[in-house]
Amino acid sequence: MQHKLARQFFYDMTLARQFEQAAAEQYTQGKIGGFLHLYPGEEAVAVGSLHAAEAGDYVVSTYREHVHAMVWGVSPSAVMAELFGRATGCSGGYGGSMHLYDVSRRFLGGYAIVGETFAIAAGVGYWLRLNDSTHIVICYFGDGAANQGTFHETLNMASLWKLPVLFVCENNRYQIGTEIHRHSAVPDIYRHASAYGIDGRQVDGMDVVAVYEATRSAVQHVRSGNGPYLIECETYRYRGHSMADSGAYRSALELAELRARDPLALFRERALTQEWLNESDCQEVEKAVEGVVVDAVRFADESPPPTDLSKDVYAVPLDLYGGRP
Ligand SMILES: Cc1ncc(C[n+]2csc(CCOP(=O)(O)OP(=O)(O)O)c2C)c(N)n1
Ligand SMILES: [Mg+2]
Repeated sequence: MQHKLARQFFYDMTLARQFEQAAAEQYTQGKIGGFLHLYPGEEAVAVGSLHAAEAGDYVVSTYREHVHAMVWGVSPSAVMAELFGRATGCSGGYGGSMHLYDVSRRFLGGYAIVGETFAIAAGVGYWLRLNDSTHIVICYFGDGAANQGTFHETLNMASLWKLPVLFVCENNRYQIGTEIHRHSAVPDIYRHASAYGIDGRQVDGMDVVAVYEATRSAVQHVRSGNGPYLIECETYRYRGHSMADSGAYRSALELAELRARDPLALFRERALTQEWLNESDCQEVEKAVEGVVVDAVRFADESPPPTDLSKDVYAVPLDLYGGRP
């Protein structure tokens, strides 16, 4: 692997880890309202897959999307400010953690409803096809979302219409506290794709290089007009489902086994062994990222809240219903 790409992978995964750690600290200080779903353990998925896409492609994600937004070019400061509900946030402070959005980056959210992303990705894919575009949509979803009706309806239509959508499953084994073998009759999520004539594969989601390589060939398949593709990344989240969840339903042994496969530590070690990076490159990145995260928190802290909360909020006039709410 080239030094430049290895450095980018290491930078993005380090930023992902440190940013989420800072978000957790800010949440406990009461600076972030609502729910907060963090990504540690899953970094290789967003980083490996998004680096296989091209500028101009569209990204649709879930409520666990801070890292996808940043890797796709939304600045850490604009993301942190959004978590704080500040006017300088990427959604103007109206959305918060689960509703990051930046149309200029073609980052189309951030959705709180499980399974909501599928139909949105299909809509964008349909529009791209109608316009003979060479761009594609990358649609992230969790293992739990694969049991929603929208997953099956969307896969069916996306296959029929050969939509340019790459579905990326972040299979972290849990839907909140319910383990996959209790919520999925067929726990290998990639196998669901075959029911709709869509090709799919499973990949080690703790290995950023493996995710990158698998996504590169999947992207090529989708971009060449062959219709959708589904990649299932086997990954793990080290924290609870959200800041409101301790994750106590998992055994210490399970956690220790998965911590031993930490995607960030694994990549650091491999990059040093393969001489893609040296120790001082890694330390330089770690130091630089520390500064970026401190700056993002300071920027969010010093930013004002939105001035007009009713702006861009649409409501049906009450008189449409004879004045009844
Ligand atoms: C339609 C719907 N049902 C239930 C919920 C509550 N809920 C929020 S997250 C979640 C679990 C989803 O798990 P998964 O898709 O595996 O994603 P992960 O959180 O593991 O990344 C549920 C059930 C919701 N947000 N939307
Ligand atoms: Mg899950």
